[in-house]
Amino acid sequence: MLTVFSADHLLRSPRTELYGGELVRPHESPERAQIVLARIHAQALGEVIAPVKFGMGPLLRVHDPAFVEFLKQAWSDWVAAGNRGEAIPDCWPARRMAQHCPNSIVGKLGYYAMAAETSISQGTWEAAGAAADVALTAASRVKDGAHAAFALCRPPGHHAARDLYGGYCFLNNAAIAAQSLRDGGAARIAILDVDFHHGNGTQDIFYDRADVLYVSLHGDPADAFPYFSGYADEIGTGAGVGFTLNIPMPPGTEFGTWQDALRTALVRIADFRADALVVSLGVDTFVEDPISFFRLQSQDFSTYGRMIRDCGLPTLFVLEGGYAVGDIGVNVVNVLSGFER
Ligand code: OKP
Ligand code: ZN
Repeated sequence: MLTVFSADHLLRSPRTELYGGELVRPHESPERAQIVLARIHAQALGEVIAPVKFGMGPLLRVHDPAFVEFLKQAWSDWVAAGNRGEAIPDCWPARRMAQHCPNSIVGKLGYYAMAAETSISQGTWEAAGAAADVALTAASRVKDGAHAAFALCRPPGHHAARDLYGGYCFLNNAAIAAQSLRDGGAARIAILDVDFHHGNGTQDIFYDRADVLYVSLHGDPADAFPYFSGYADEIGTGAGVGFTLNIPMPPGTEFGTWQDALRTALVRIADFRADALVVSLGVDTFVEDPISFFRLQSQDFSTYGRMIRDCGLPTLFVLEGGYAVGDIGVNVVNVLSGFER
């Protein structure tokens, strides 16, 4: 399988994550992508290429222009305002407050953030833009007839909505790629999100649409981030009713239960008769993941890679989470080589 990778992900190297009331070394680290890349080489998964630059056009197909402008300027505005640490919001437009975008950079951070763990640091915008190009380049190969491709994206994307960042995400790589496939002529795209966390951003972007199906398996938001999205009663709105499917599962979920949920997801995807499949591939379902609560073992990733292959759809894998850094390469490549087997 072809992999698309950009070393520009290294430009996203924050020093801090707000976690347990402390500023800790971020779980979403540069080593993650380097370890996945090393495993791809070690297993000879296939060719690794650099992305093509697509510019702003495809980003603005799913994101709000003012939000993209904010992301581009946030770090320099934060520094210019005299702040000494990394950029973290501390005030939000909560219930019954005005939903206006303030002038102040601190106010803007609160306006555009869906969570506060994700510090904006120097180079964040450049790395996020490179990740979108990685996803778009891999999508263009699938559009041109590749049966599959892997976008080794970092930072991840599925928590980023039309005008929200957070959950380690800035631009929604999978959504940008899915929309590019639509714009390239595909009538229907299915997105299967197997990351441990619900992809609130991807769901939000396509929530009122019948041309992009969003199906997610994730930790019950009653117990897990993002807490305010991913419940089973979220099924879409307007023309999109029935084109969002959420399957939340409780703490301690083992592979047997997860695999049953995947079968349900794959039946819905087969029913939808998609032209292509985008997989938001997070391996934070792993038993050793430090921030998650499912119990998949490394060999289970191979098993489900094969199950996804059995859909028979042209497939674009887009990297999302996975924070057991020592195992991330094995687990990701197990999915990809399970698919190729
Ligand atoms: C990003 B992705 C855990 C706090 C988690 C953010 C998690 C973001 C996950 N106690 N905060 O979906 O892997
Ligand atoms: Zn995740």
